[in-house]
Amino acid sequence: MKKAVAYLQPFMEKERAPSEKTKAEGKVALESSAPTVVMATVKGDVHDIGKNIVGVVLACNGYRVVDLGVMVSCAKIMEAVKKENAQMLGLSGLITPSLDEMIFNVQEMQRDGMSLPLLIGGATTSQIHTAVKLAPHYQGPMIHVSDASLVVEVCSRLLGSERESFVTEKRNHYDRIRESYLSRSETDQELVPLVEAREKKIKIQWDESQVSKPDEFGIFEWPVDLNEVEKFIDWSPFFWTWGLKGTYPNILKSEKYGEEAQKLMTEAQKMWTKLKDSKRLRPQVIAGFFAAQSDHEKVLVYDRAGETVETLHFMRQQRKKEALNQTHLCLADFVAPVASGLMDSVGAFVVSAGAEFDEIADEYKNANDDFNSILVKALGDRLAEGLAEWAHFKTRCKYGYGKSEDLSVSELIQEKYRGIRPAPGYPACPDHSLKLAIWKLLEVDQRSSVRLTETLAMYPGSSVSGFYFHHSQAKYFHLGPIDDEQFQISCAERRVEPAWAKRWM
Ligand code: B12
Repeated sequence: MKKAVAYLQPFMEKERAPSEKTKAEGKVALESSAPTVVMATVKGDVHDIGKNIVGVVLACNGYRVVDLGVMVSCAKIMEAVKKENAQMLGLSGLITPSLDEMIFNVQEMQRDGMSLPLLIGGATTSQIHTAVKLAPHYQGPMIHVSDASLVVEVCSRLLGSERESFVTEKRNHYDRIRESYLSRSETDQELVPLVEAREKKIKIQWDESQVSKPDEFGIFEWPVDLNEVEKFIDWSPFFWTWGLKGTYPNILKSEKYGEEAQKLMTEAQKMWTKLKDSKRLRPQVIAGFFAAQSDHEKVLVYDRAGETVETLHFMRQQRKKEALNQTHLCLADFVAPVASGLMDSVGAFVVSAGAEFDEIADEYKNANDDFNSILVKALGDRLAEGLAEWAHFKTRCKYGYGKSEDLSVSELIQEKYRGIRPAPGYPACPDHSLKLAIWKLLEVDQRSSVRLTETLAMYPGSSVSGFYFHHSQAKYFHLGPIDDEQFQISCAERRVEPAWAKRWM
């Protein structure tokens, strides 16, 4: 714990100074009997690092933290709150479907008559989500905590004598956010009809020179050489995990964070070598390349006999744009349309650092070594992203155009190469259910141990999946809002219920 505390200083120091009174009362409460905070990542979600950091910050400020781990059902959370006589409950989630799971959680808690303060956190959670979707369903106090550095102040205010005014202040704040959100969402979203957006799609003159084919179609399981993959690791997010802002390698020389960053890098390298030497790691990479054509927002994926084996349903931007020549993008536009008579291709991938990272992190945690536990998980995430970058490079080589690439690591990280690899859940394709298509196309369940949870997160946590688009004009974009017409057309074509489809976006 001590070491973790030392490295989590950016989260400890930034603590907004509560009034001296609150501080003093918080301390008294902490010293006499440690208040208990139960924390859990909700069912179906595997997110851990952020929650664990919050746990360490609270524990070192005198709180008793009962961390239930990841993928925790609502029933188990409620049981733990009662059994542990918790004063507060923290819920965490990484991806959009968890936001819905949180709604279910707070509704169940309300039904049960619970009213203890809820702390909401995790990458996709927000004040707006808390205000609009969660708060109306729960009678007790509810606070969104965007950063571990804020959690101690929030907790001590919830326990201090200023509790009532703090809770009222937050409640009023969320009421205002909700009102403004609800009124804005009806008036501010000017969208163009789908038919007009289609007319303004990106213009590509399709001919043979515009389509891309790999040296071989099919599904490939690529053995991983960790020494090769480590060159593809982007270290910047590793430092962000620890609250050190900046980009690697400059951060090592930063006036503010340089010393800390260097110490962390040394620890990371030591652990990375230890992990490699342990021979326990079993990273997995599956990539597949298929003949394909597009049809409006769809990509038709063919098998070797030319039969459609899967249809990928993407969405087209509809937000009205000021400039006349603006395009309304859709990922399908980067694949040759059926009408062109040309056969193009599309790819998909799943990479995972492997469950061993979670196992090793748990071993450290059980030995009370929070620092190394968080470190191992952070390295697992870096490896997962490194594997995705490496697999994309191998893919570009299979397509030929990668063979002449001569990019530095930072150019690779800035994606200065041809082609994109959008992941379901990211802004160009926010629909997490597209992972189901990847799973089918790549036969992931038969070929690997990476699994989709009930809310379509991937287990092990350090995993990434996505698509490959090869056209030279392919680029990332933010889908933004779409209208009901497009959504209903997509649901009808996919033969899925709108309520089901909405869950994953
Ligand atoms: C690192 C990262 C990953 C890592 C793994 C993260 C993990 N295992 O938890 C990897 C590379 C594996 C990954 C994969 C994916 N990711 Co990702 N990822 C990120 C990234 C860049 C940072 C998240 C992070 O770890 N931050 C560092 C930690 C310390 O911060 P944090 O989690 O936010 O936690 C802080 C606060 O939120 C708060 N907090 C957190 N929990 C709690 C709990 C309580 C009680 C409290 C009080 C506070 C609190 O305190 C923490 C510390 O300050 C975010 C983008 C972003 N900027 O947030 C995308 C992001 C979360 N990923 C995203 C997506 C879509 C994915 C994938 C689905 C992509 C794909 N198809 O493969 C997968 C899913 C992985 C899976 N297993 O299912 C999206 C989610 C969007 C969405 N709408 O769902 C994001 C937001 C990127 C984006 N802009 O679209 N990802």
